[in-house]
Amino acid sequence: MNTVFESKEEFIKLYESSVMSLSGKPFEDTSDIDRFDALVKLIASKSRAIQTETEERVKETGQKRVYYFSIEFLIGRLLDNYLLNLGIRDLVKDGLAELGCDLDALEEYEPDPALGNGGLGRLAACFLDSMAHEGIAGYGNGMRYRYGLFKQEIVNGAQHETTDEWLSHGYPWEVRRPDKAVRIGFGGHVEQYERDGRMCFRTVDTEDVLAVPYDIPVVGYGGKTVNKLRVWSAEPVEEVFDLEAFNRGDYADADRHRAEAEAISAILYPNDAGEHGRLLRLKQEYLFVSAGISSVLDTFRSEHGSNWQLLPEYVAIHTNDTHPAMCGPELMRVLIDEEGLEWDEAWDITTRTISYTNHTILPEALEKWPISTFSKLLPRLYQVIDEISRRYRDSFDRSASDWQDRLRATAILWDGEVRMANLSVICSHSVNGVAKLHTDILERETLKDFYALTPQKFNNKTNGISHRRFLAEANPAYAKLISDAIGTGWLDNADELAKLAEFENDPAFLEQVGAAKHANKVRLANYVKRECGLDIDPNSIFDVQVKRFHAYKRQLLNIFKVMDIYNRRLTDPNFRVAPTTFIFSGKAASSYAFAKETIRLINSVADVINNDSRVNNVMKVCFIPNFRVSNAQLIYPAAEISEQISTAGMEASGTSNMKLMMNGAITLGTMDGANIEIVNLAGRENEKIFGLTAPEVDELRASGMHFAWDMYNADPERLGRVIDELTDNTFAALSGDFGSIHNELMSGNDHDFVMKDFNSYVQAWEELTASYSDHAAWNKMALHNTASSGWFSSDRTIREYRDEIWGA
Ligand code: GL4
Repeated sequence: MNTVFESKEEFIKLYESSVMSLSGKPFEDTSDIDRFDALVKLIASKSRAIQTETEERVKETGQKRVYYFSIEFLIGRLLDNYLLNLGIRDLVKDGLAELGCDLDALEEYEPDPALGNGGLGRLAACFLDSMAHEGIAGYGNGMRYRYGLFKQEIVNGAQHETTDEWLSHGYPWEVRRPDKAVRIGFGGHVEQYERDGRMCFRTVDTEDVLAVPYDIPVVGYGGKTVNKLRVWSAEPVEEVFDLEAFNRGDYADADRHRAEAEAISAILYPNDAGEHGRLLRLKQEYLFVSAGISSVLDTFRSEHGSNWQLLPEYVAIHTNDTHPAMCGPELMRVLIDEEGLEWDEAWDITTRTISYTNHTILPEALEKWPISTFSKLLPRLYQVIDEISRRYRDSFDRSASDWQDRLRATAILWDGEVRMANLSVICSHSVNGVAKLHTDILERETLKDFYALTPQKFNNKTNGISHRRFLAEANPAYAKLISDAIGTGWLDNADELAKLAEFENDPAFLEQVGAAKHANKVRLANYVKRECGLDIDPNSIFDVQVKRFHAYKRQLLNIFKVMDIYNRRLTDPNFRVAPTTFIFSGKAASSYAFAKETIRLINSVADVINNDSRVNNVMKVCFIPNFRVSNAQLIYPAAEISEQISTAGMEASGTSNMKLMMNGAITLGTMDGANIEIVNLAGRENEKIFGLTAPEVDELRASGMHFAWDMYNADPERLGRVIDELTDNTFAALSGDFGSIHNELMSGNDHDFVMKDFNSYVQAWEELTASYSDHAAWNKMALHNTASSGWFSSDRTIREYRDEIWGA
């Protein structure tokens, strides 16, 4: 498949000249950064050549284009991934070696762009990879934040945030496209005017900024399709350096205009599934929506002229959660105000073009904006929304006795607020959840009145992950074993992983599965030693919970388990514990106090246990700082237990559950999110399921029962003791006690059912880890999980979107 370089020699020649022309130095005098930079620029330019071919093909065949609008794209490092996808990894590695360069070492210079918070942003990046693999003309449309998600440091056990200056050495993959910049207007007021005998609207006296796009190539596996991710940066419309202010010595004022414009794309809001409610966030949302729609329509116009009726045939616009919810009204605005269409025609085109994915049922993440703020910032867009809302109300079916309740639940404008989730549903022809249970809950609860009105809009698309990044690239030891056994076809078609089932009873193969896992554990132990100075034992079980910190994800339950095991081991030295390393990693939103306290508790427990020679031969607690795509790729392959312990009904899908399963970890989890699909695919006997189910959680919540103190009193030896230890100085040495967690738990009546699930969870853990000593049986379970995981490739998910939503 390789047509990128004729031969290794050709690569070396091109690479050497790339290094020299970029650095202006003879090859021997260049630094590793020069060499890294030149390598990326060479691969990027080769990728863009394929991109041009892809573009010609799309034009020729009239292929439908899919635009994935997302305020986050957590793309990770690209070099290794693209070398794999282009089929030139070995050639490039060998070529570099001849020049005395080590590919792995050069790859470490690549920034890991943190343009997303967690699962939602990473999903968007996996989707780009799969769209390109499936030959879909699929483009990302997002934001180019100058500072990505904060860097996390741990100081005295607590999270400290510092800025992520990922652009400080430049970003060699991107190309700035000032020729494609779009002017975006904020504020001002709407006026009517006449055009061709027709009353039209326009906004005047706006404050404008320039949205400037940067394009990043997206290389599909197989090297046939290269798409692009377009991210927008905010800049002042023109240079408006105020010389007078400068001459007065007022330096900040002199550049105020530039600073104000650039603020819009300065930083990613660090909340995952939480509140954002700031004016600047609304500006970000409008900037990438308005600029994106404008560039979508430009492309369409250049190919089909102003035949807007054809738009839904040639274009699909997908909105990733509610952040791009303004796509609907913005498309309406342009079609009506600028293209002169009538409302009904524009509405038909808009709703047939747009689709929407909901990613969470957490009420604090269903965005709402005060009408006063909204209408001031975007007066014309607000008028359009008001009209969508009026027409929705007027045409509402009033025959049902409870029609008023239903209208209230589904209205766009209510209580002085614009409700973005309702806007998204109303403007879309398709609404989907991200795992079976999540979609069921949307239909039954969160969006039930919409479901009753338009059941045909609703569908499920269980999430997926890039198996190439998270298995092939992240886990070379295992990937080699797999390819030696079943060939490399699984890279193209993840269903072929099922062929591994043949080896489940092959003792020699199972031993190799164990050996690959061990190698990955050693690799992670080395990383942990380097990063945290902590020794962890690769012969212990690696029990892993890595994800954002959130109360519903229940990292608290996990650390309660660790505290309980520690306590019991101290009280009864005969209590048997399978030697285990409890690994945690993840960030908490900077303003989320409970989540940050949970991080501090984990580090405080780690400090005590890791330094207690009575137990530290059988248990260690390890918090890996600054979780991000690049170190995630070291962690997943080393995991043996995958902790997926959210309160049932709360985790829409989860995707680390899939990445860990694929890498052969056993899921210790609740029946929540995509854990349910995991159990269905691999069999309940190959995972460890515990705890309340979603209906049981609902029932308990509805009962209003207060049980926290009763549970505390009923179990003074174990659960009661753990709760006491939050405030009795047992873990206070590092930086104090945990009164706020205690308070939240007991006064909040165990809102997330940490206490309720404590017993069944610890018991499940004990049973699971007791089975670890039978290595062959364990490795068989691990292999079975990998063999059952092919369905979780995002290639499958994207094919479902393509066939059932986009019609591309
Ligand atoms: C999330 C969900 O919390 C997570 O379960 C899901 O896997 C992910 C992708 O669909 O979306 N929703 C938000 S908000 N952040 C997420 O990570």
